[in-house]
Amino acid sequence: MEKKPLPELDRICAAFAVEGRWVTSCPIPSGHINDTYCSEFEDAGRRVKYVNQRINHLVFREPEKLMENIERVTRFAREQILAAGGDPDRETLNIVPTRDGKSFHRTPEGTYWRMFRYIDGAQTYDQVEDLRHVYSASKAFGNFQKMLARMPGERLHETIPDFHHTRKRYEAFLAALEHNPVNRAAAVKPEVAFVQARAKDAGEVVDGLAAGRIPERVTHNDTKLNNVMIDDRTGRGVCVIDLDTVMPGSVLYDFGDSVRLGAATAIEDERDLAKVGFDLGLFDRLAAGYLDAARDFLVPAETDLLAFSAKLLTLECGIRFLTDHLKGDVYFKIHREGHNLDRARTQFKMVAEMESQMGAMDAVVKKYL
Ligand code: GN1
Ligand code: MG
Repeated sequence: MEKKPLPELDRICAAFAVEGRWVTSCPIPSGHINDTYCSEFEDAGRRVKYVNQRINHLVFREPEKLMENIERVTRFAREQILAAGGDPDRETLNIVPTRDGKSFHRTPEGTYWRMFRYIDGAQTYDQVEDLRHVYSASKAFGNFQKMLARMPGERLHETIPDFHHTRKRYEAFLAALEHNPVNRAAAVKPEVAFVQARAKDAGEVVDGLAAGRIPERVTHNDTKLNNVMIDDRTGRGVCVIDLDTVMPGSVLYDFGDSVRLGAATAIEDERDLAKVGFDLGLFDRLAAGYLDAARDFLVPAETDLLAFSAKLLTLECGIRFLTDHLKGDVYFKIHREGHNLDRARTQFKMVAEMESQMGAMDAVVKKYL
């Protein structure tokens, strides 16, 4: 929780092939893993913005491979956008290379940095402000999957192996509970019981994938609503961002994870659980947007589980937060005591509400198929 000193962004920026003079940098305080900053340059009397990110290489163990994935995905996206007559400077992330032509810079201290062009005239929303944004963001994720399905070449690297392997997440939780390294297990008995009662859910998607019933595809794997930039003028989803976990997976990971935040009535770490819940109206917009993009390529083994995936991925994320709480907050950044436990509780409240509305959720999916 201790405040990190601001890195020397001017020195970091100097490694990248940017025109003009560095003026200033400031933190963008979002994300639980990487550190993100916005830098401004002055070039021929114009101010130009960039995004700097320090890649958390304790989480992403092989930053080289991660950046190889992002290079491939953004290069392919650029071609597709150009072919469709779109604007590749706004509709995909654009990597700024280093002065020696690499996609990232490793400092002498061993930290990893990358730089993207800043997308003007668009923003992300941590919480729903406009129902149309929900539809648009969900459609953007569907279109992103559709585009990636056409990407030629080798299988992408798994930047975090078994990232959405819910059963392994559950086993990691059991191990943390058993080892109880910071003595927090006794204080979270209701949450532990909640998770254990749902152990059998954990295998549903991963077993389908392993058996070949559910197709493996290229997926985003971190489909929070705020990972789509919404155009200020049109309200449309203009660009899918945060490509760190783009890798082989199931579409169910993406749709399910988008519901976790997209259909929530409160922010992820809300302490007042009375405010936290699952909103079927928001779910309706998510399903409509996603299926307007994806209905043509999905198979029944996928569509049958769309509603369930929302519950599964929300449960999985809650399990990950609770596990990290039990381990002493070693993975997700926290900003207050008990932060991961607060996050786990909101997820479990959402899961409980989804369970009681699963029939209605299935009906929504059917309506848009
Ligand atoms: C992390 O750092 P951020 O906010 O993009 C996590 C996601 C979780 C999310 C929970 C690599 O994403 O899987 O769903 O926190 N990313 C990683 O808010 O673990
Ligand atoms: Mg992320």
